[in-house]
Amino acid sequence: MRTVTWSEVDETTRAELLSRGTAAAGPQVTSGVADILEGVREGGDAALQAYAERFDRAPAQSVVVGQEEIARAAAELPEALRTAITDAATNIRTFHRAGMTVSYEVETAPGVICARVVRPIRRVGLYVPAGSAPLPSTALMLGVPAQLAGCPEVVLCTPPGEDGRADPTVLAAAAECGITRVFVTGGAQAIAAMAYGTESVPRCDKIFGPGNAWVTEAKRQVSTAEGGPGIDMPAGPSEVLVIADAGADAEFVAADLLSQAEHGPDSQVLLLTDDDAVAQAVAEQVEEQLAVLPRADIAAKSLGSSAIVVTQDLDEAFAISNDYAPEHLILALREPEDWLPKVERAGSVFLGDWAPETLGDYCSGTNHVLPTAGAARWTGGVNVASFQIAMTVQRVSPEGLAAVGPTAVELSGAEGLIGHQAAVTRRLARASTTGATT
Ligand code: HSO
Ligand code: ZN
Repeated sequence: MRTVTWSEVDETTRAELLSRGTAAAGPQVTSGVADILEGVREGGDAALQAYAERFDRAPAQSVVVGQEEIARAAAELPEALRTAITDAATNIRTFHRAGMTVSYEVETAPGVICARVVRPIRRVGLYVPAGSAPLPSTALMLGVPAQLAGCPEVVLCTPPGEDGRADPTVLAAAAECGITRVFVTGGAQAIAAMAYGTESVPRCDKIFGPGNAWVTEAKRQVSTAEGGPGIDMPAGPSEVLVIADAGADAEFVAADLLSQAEHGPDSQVLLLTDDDAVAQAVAEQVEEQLAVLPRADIAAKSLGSSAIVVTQDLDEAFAISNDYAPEHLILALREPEDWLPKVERAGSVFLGDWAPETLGDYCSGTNHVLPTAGAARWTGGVNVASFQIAMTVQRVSPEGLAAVGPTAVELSGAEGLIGHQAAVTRRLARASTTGATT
């Protein structure tokens, strides 16, 4: 892994070190995705099958996963794996339930009651990647909050394996969340199917889930089209940034860096440390641990666009991290709690030596569908509210109208919107003749 000292490199090198490179779609991805979206819009299910043969090398078959295949999947898994799925779901449920948006109402003026009420989004589409590795954990991270939100229709798309079928572990995780509408289609074509609808795949109101640059670009394109679905956020190639002090454990830090580097060649992992010896020890550990990693080829590619940065002090490390706005931030520090207030932007934060990101990826309870590519500057990760609409409601009595009406009269007059004003003054006039407000 490349090691640099921050104070010794110029602005251009700094920007290059922190640029996610492949995370932002190039022109080739942009136009390739546009072609696929058009292909699915015109060709429906047949186009999905054609893309599956072309991109996934999967034999042509129906995109619909049958109910008994979903039910059978869990039953046929080894018991330990089945238990792990339910245990993870339990923790994810516990954490997400505690953070649900609450309805509330307040009386802002006598007789004026304003409320917030929450409704589930009617039809949501979940994308569960399976490119180089099927991710049943993602089915839980999306399915559990959708279920807690009470979404009446939950659609799940996942790419086919070489046999053309959906991964049984993904199906078991879907079943754990009560999902019954599963389709075996992946990539940009799956996003297109959920955005426009096909003969089999229902058109969804909002699309969720992580994916590669193609999936992320497809979500961006469908959501910006007029009348297109909403999306959760850009959740592209994985990132982790570790801030380590002199007391950090090099073996653990290297393991955490590699755990995200193995996601894909376009993942990015960064270590910021104020200690030269730690920088050196982690670099050595990365080499050593990489050698025994089954996905070493993928991790090695991602390490090519990753770096170890030596900073003057920890404050400088936090400043860099806050500019970068990482998806995951690990504080491998002696007093991590004391440093937490310094964190301004990150998708998910892991404190100390005993909280590997892997736990957040699978089972501690927090969500792993998180903002990438700097989107942590403006959003957090997926949660129950992502699957809901928060509506406002107001209830106004004649006394309430008398209390706040004059304010509206004044402001609507200032805007020259006399129709607005009349909607108040006509009522005020009626109320005074009927004595409703007295
Ligand atoms: N780290 C990924 C999530 C994941 N990890 C799924 C393992 N499985 C999100 O960036
Ligand atoms: Zn991960």
